[in-house]
Amino acid sequence: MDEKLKAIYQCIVEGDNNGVQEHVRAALESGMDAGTILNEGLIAGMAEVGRLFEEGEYFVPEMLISARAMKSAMAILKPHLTSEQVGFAGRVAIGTVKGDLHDIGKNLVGLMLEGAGFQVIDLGSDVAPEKFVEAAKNNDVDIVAMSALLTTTMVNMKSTIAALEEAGVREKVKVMIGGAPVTEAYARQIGADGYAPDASRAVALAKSLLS
Ligand code: B12
Repeated sequence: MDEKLKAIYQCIVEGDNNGVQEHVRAALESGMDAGTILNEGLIAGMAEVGRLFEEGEYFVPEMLISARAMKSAMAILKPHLTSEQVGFAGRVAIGTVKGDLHDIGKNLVGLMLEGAGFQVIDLGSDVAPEKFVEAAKNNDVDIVAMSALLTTTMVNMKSTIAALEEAGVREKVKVMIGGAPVTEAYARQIGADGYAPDASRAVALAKSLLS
C-alpha cells in the first residue's frame, strides 16, 4: 500500500484525529485522488476497526474514537468529492433507521449524492418511520434512502416502507436501502426499489431509479 494511504489507514485504526487530518491534507496536496483516499485509506481503516471489534480487541470507545477521526477526515474530503459541476438530479431524503446510531455510511452516501447533483435532506440517525413519512409528504421527495448497520435495526426498513404505504405516499417515491448487513435479496423481500453496497453505486442506483 502507498505510504500516504497507509498512514491514513493507521490513523483511523488508532483513532488519531489530528494525525488523520494532517495526512489527508498532505495526500490531497500531493495530488492524490479524493476517492482513493476515501476508499483505500478511510473506509479500509474502518473495516479493520470493525474486525478488531469482532475479535474482541476493540470495544465501543475505540470504535467511537475511530468514528470521530473518520468524520474529521470526511469533512476535509467533502469539497473534493462534491466539486463536480452538475445539474439538479432529484431530491433525496436520507436517514439511518430507528434504533440505529451509525451515520458514517449514510453521511457518505448523502455526500456522494450531493456531488452528483441530488438535493439531499438529511434526517439524521435513529429516524422513526413517521419522520421518513413526513419528509416524503412535505418535501416533494423523489427518493427515500435508508441506512442500517445492525441486523437488529434492519427490520425498521420494512416498518418504514409499511408506514409509507399506510400514509399513501409509497407510490410517489422510490425507496433505496443500504448498510453493511443489507443485501439485494433483503431489498426485494421488503419491497424496496433498490439496494447498493457502497456510496458510488448508491449514486448510480439513484440515477437509474429516476431515469
Ligand atoms: C463505527 C462503528 C460504531 C460507532 C458508530 C459511530 C457513528 N457515528 O456512525 C459506534 C461506537 C457508535 C457504534 C455503536 C454500536 N455498534 Co457499531 N460499528 C462501527 C463500525 C466499526 C464501522 C461502521 C462504519 O462507519 N463503517 C464505514 C462506512 C463508510 O461503511 P458503511 O456504514 O457500511 O456504509 C457503506 C455501505 O454500507 C453503503 N451504505 C450505507 N448506508 C447506505 C444507505 C443507502 C441508501 C445505500 C444505497 C448504501 C448505503 O455505503 C456506505 C459507503 O460506502 C462497524 C463495523 C463494520 N464493519 O461495519 C461496527 C458495527 C456495525 N457495530 C456493531 C455493533 C454490535 C454496535 C453496538 C451494538 C455495540 C454495542 N455493544 O453497544 C452499538 C450500537 C449502537 C446503535 N444503537 O446504533 C456491529 C453490528 C453487528 C450486527 N450484525 O448487527 C458491527 C458490524 C461491528 C462488528 N463487526 O461486530 N458502532
